[in-house]
This record gives sequence, structure tokens and C-alpha cells, in this order.
Amino acid sequence: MRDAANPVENNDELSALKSELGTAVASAATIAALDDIRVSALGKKGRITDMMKTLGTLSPDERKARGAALNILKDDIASVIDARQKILSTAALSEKLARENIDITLSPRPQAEGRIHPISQTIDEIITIFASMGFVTAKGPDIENEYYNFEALNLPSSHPARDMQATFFLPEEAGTKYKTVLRTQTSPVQIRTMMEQKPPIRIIAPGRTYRCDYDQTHTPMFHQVEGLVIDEHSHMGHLKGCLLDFLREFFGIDDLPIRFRPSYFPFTEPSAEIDIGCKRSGGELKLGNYGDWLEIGGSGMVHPNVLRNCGIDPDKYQGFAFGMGIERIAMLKYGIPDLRTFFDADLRWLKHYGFMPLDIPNPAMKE
Ligand code: 2NM
Repeated sequence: MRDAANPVENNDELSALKSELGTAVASAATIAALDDIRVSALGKKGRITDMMKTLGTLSPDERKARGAALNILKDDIASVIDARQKILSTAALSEKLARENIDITLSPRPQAEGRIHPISQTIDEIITIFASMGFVTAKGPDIENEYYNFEALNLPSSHPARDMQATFFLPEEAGTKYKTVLRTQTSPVQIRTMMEQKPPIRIIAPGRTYRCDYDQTHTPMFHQVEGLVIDEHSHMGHLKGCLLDFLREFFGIDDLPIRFRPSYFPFTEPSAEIDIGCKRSGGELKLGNYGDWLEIGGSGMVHPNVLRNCGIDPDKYQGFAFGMGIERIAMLKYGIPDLRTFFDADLRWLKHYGFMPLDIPNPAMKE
């Protein structure tokens, strides 16, 4: 006898279909595979749907019995598929969560707070511009002795300019001919280079210098860049053109004029003070071709005595040298009003005037 209470189980065809679909559902490994089974059984052209379409050909009694059985089968299969779907989607979620695991115990990476100090930025710019003009950057010790810092530069110990420079002396060492000093300019780097290398020489020496001086416009440590060219034919015209090209590039002003004023340095002859064009109005200073002048550095032809001191024959070789204060040109370019703030280590100041590591070295050099 068939179980009249279970119209699917007591129908061989429907119970076989139910168990076939049940097995297929149980072994579906993915949601996509399960969807295929759902479509093949319950979709528009699915097997159970097809069976329902044939109900119309049956007698009313048969139709009623088979219709009820098919509905039960349809509901059974749908709920088996739903149950499997829940299992598969839970598993898929767990797998995704495991795959996308983030270690929240790691501390977040902080935003970079540091800045490049305007002096470092300015030195980078100076090196970049002079490099494009064929200058190599030379370095030397901050702690020097009086020979390299004075004597070789044509400043004998009797020379009054030695006192002018407010030198820092280090404690004297017994048996040394020359006292140890903090270099008062970067020229000893040029002296060492001339002693070590043969002309042609074309260097700049940017770096720290020290003088015992402290007021609105002087700090005991400051930065200079000095340049030196030694070959057989360089002259004042080359010096002026070289400084003109550098200063126009550095300040990004195409028609910036420069002017040489006669001056005196023991290590150059002739010597010239370098001025650049500017205007002053209402306490404001603006660089450019406006008729007024601002001193920016010193320069000249290297004195024959200096060449001789370095083992270079002044009858064969000659050349020019120049020097500038780095704080000064940085203040002019970046509108920094107070020298002493460079060395206050004030992080708010640095955030305002400092540079990001990837900033273009010189905004005037974009192309
Ligand atoms: C300046 C002004 C003029 C200078 C001279 C030399 C050397 F070593 F070749 F003699 N180096 N730098 C020089 C000349 C520096 O700074 C205001």
C-alpha cells in the first residue's frame, strides 16, 4: 500500500527525482553549482516546472493528486536548496574573512611630520644649479687649523683681518705650529682642493662656518657657499657671467641684474662685492631690475700668493673665487624675515618654512 499521507514518497517517479536532486544538492560544492541545480529543477524550463506544465492534460482527480504531490516536491527541494545555500554562504564568508584578515594590533602608520630644513633645501638647490654649470661639490672639516683657515689664504698672523673674523679657538695642543680653530669661512676647503688636485678645478664648497658673533644679523654658526675656478684663462668676465647665471636661476628672475663693486679681500686681487638688483618700498624688499642694489656676497681673482701656497704656478694658472651666505639668500628667496629662527629648532616654524622630501628642488627650475 502506498502512503496516502505522503504523495511524493508513494510515487516512484517523484521520490526518485527527490532523492536524485537531494544528492546533487548535498554534493554541490559552490553557490554557483547550487544555482545550476535550482535552475535545472525549479527554473522556467526546470524539470519540476516542466512536470507542472503537463497537469492540464490530466483528469480533474489525477490533476488534483499530482498537483499536490508536485507542490510538496517543489517545496521540499526549495528548502533543501535554501539550507545548502546557507551552509555554502557561511563557508564562503568564513573563507573570505580568513583571506582578508587584517592584523589590527599593528599601529597605524603616522603621517610624516618631518620637513626638510630651508638651509638643507637651499644647499640642494645651490648644488643642483652649479652642477649643471660643471661644478663639483667639495667638502672639508669644520675643525681646521690656522694654516688652512688663514695662512694659506694670504692672511699672515700679523694681518688685521684675522681679528675681524672673531675666530673660535679650540684648546691649544702642545707642540703644534698652528692653532686649531672652527673654520671662519669655507675657503680652507678650496685650499685643500688646490693642494690635492691639478687645474682645471671647478668646485663649490657649501657648509657650516663659525664666528664668535651674535646679534640680529649674526649667529655663531652659519652657512656659506664658496666657489673656485682655476684654469689657464678664466677672468673677471667669466666670474661675473657665472654669478649672473647662478643668481638668475636660483631666484627664478630672468632679468635680475648684478653689479660688481670694487672691494678688498686678502685672498683675491682684484676683489669685488656682488650686488643684485632690488627695490625697497614700505619696508618691503623685492628683487629684480628696479634700480636699487643689495649686497649678496664677495668675489675676485684668486691672489697669486694663494695659488703659490697651494703649489699652483701663478704664471701658468689663474682663476676666480666667490662666496655667499646661505641663510641670506634663503631668507631672500623664501621670505624668511629673521635669521635667528633658522636655529631655534621650532617645529611650527619648520612646518611653515620647511619642505617636503619630494618637493621640486627649486620651484624656479620646473622645466
Ligand atoms: C669670498 C670672497 C672672495 C674665496 C677665495 C678663495 C680661495 F681659496 F680660492 F682663495 N675661496 N673663496 C673668496 C673670495 C671668498 O667670500 C665672501
